[in-house]
Amino acid sequence: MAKMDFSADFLWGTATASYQVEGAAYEGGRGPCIWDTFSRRPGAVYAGENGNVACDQYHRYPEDIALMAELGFKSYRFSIAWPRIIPEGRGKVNPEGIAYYRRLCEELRKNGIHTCATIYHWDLPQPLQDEGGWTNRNITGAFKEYANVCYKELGDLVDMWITINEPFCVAYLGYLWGVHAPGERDQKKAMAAVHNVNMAHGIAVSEYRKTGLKAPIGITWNPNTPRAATSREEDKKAALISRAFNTEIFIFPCLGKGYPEHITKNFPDVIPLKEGDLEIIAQPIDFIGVNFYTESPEAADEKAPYKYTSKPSWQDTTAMGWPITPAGLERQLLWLTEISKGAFGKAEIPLYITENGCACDDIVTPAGRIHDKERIKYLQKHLAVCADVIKKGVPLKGYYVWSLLDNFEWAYGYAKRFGIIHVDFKTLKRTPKDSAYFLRDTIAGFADI
Ligand code: IFM
Repeated sequence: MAKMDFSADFLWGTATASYQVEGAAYEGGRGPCIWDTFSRRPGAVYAGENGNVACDQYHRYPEDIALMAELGFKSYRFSIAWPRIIPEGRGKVNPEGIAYYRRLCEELRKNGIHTCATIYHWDLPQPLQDEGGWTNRNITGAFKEYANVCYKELGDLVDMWITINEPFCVAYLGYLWGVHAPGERDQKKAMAAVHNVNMAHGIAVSEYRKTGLKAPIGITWNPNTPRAATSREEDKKAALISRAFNTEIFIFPCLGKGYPEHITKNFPDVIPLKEGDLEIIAQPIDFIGVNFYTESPEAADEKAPYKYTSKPSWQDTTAMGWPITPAGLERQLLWLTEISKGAFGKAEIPLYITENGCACDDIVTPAGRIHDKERIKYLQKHLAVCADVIKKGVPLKGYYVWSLLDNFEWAYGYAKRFGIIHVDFKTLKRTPKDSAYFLRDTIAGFADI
């Protein structure tokens, strides 16, 4: 039986995001955000659900932290809600919002848990969206102001900073496909959002360096590094084009490589680039966060806007319908290691899996247990890849499971459960699933695969 070997300092964590777990949407001086608005749009979110109560972590964080500690987790990745800190997006700071995150971090530290804060995980203050949101270049000024407040007010309590979660989803799901807030479908706006998110990240990192704070700062991407559906040359090319639009467009400029050649050559006007922007974006980062769920096969398609399309998969799928592709994680981590080598003059940039996990149709037994064997299998397969790539030289330093709790899964509302802890959304009772015990044993060094 193979043993999963991870070093003693491997950072084991769980992850959540403010809108998905906090609730208390109308408490503590929080302003409105784009998900409050979007979830009121008929048909936008499954069953008209919203994050008004969610898991009520705003009030129940001590219980959640006690559970994390009991399971042996060493780090908690949470996000800071911009509308709690600066309710109007710019200007007046809300002391109650600051006080909440200070309490959260202090409780984590009291329990020996390292704090990993994401500055932006999609809850944009509505007043900023009213000015165009991520499509308006002025948002970078508002983000700079907000990030500085986070550094000043929470810098003594945060052990690791992530500027932005999944720029792909911010720009494309929000402004191209319209399935996430603010629900727009406009190619030109989406490309402006791509560039403004990249700019906001660079500005936030360069502001951070001025503070003198020493905790590492990075960004979390959800790279889509598809494989070619066949070995035909046109499909291999399609996979590369897909990677350029979905992944390299975010990663390359941040690593100082500029926008990918495929885009600058073939679609020269899509990015609203101004002189000096690439230098602003390319700030040295201390680590790369990777969110991985699945990988898709791509093929050429002359009729598609950028001439590629995803093909059907054969693998078992999760409750999201996403194929289970641990081999894709291996390909992706090796690729990321390769392309980030030497960036900013560093031999290597440490990688963290900042999200990995799956939605399952969990059943609570009459005895109140959740035997989520499918999730355990999913985690085992992906963790085996992690252990293996470390041996191959990938500088992987930690793994955060998505998610600590069942929570508000965006457009799917509460219908999809990603938690290792079950939440009864009527009573808000938390119950660790078998996968939580599997991770407990893995962290303690006893889980074999
Ligand atoms: O729930 C999301 C999370 O907010 C961002 N990454 C993907 C997760 C699962 O869809």
